Amino acid sequence: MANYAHYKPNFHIKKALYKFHGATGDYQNYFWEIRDGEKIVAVFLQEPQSQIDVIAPTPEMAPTKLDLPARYHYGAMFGTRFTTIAYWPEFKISGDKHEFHFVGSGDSLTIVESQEWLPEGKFKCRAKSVHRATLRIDPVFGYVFDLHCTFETDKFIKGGIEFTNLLSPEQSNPWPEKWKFDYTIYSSADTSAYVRFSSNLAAGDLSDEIQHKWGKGTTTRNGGLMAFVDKGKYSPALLRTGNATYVQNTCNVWLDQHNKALLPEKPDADGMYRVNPRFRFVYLPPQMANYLIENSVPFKLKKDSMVQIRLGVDEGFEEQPLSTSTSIRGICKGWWEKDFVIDQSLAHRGKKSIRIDGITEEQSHQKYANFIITPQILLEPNCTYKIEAYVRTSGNVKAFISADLYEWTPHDEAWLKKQQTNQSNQQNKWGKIELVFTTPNYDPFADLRFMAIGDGFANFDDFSFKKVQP
Ligand SMILES: [Ca+2]
Repeated sequence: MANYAHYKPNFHIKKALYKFHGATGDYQNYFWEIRDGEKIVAVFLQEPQSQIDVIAPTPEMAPTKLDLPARYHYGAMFGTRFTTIAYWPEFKISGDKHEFHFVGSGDSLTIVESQEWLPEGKFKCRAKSVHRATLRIDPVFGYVFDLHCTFETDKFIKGGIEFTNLLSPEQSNPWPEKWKFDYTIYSSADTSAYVRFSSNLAAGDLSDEIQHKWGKGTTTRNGGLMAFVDKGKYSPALLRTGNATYVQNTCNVWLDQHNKALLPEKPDADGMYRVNPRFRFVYLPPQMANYLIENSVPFKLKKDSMVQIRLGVDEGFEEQPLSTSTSIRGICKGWWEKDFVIDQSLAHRGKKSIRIDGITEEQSHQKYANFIITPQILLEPNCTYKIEAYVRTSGNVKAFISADLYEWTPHDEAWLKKQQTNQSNQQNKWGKIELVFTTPNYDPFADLRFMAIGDGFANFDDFSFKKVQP
């Protein structure tokens, strides 16, 4: 199995300017390509996230040229990323001082990134963090990054520090032909078992509902791992190789894992709290991915099922609510919101539909009226999409589906385009509604909402949201 015992890498850095398309026109960003000879192993992006997208598990899988996405964002990156700064107290570079540089080339290459917070600065503390991410060849795995972190602060920080974040763009992708990594699997601190939950937003949301000493999150075993796993596929993993109390939280939009370590309860003699966690990033080979699936136990979620509306297929709601152990990535409400109501007394076809209660005209203009929390619905550039459904109104209600387009997050202040299906306001009768739209040369997101405005309610059935061209 030591396929790379005699492999001699030639690691070096090459700065590259990549061009993208966006809502305000074309734009460009600098990336540092982490190369092995002519091959591209990973790319390092600095501002504002500080992250390494690992493209290739092994030398033979590394490309010499990259296909650029239309835009670069959490749903469209070059590979699974891990972040290379402490995400504290913000999810970006926040130190009063910040610096990065590269060390070495050939057999190994290190990216060193540090931040320093000053008493007179915005966060009024003395703190320093250093991340050293070293790429090397492992005789068995191929490309491996060792991430050694140090953090010290004169102020106790409850809940821990996020040292690295693992995110795969395909993990939460709601389109069946795009999604990857059916499970998140991790080593539990409480048992010797590997624990798994499925890659749907309902399960992700419920996966870290555990109270630890200073907050919510899963405490994980020293020497253990967390991985995004697909049967028979190379699966990205983060191993914990140092001594610390590690905690992880699942992002309820992208299903990324916030990898944290807790500070010690007592400071050192000089009054500083210190923690030095260590991680290793590696793509586990298919045999190990299979082993993890076969030898893991499901996490006991608080809810067995939730409505998860599927995209790309005909959704007649007959199987809803879906089990939280499915790896289907449907559109769903967060656990803190009321789930969609499945109505078993009215259906256009079959026995079930979803029922949406009417809200007032005034409420309908509020930013988050009937908002569906997750996931972000990624669209492709230059494609035509069609949304269809049958709707039946009860009472004096107008009903439609909106799918406004936005560029970054649903919290954006301005929509790129407001759009909705035609309305159905024929009472007590099923009527068809639809919307056909074409995306521009970049890839916006869609904000899907089922709307009923007025005194009464509306039932929606035989819903579909599909790409029809090309
Ligand atoms: Ca139905």
